[in-house]
Amino acid sequence: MTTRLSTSSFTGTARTLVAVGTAAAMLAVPALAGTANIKVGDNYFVRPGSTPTVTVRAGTTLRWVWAGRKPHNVVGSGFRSPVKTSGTYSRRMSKKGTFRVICTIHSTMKMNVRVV
Ligand SMILES: [Cu+2]
Repeated sequence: MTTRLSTSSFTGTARTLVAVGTAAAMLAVPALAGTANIKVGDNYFVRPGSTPTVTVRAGTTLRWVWAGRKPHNVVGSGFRSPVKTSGTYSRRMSKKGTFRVICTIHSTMKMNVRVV
């Protein structure tokens, strides 16, 4: 299964990312560091289903975009967004590695960010 995410989810120099239907649901590596938009839905990051892994180049700014109706936050190692229902939260990923990002309100709502 291959799911193409809508191009409108990504802006700047980020390329369209393609989710591959593996257990890890790895996303393709954008060619350039830029801005990668990440959907904050009810109650999921990126898309419903298994925990997504978004892979970006070091230096990429992740921009979470609230798209649902319920309150969510974006919490990772060393950062925490406010709880909100709309708007965005951005964080530049400068350190390489794989990081877990969660919403503390919804225990099943999580994603991995792989910075390469
Ligand atoms: Cu949530």
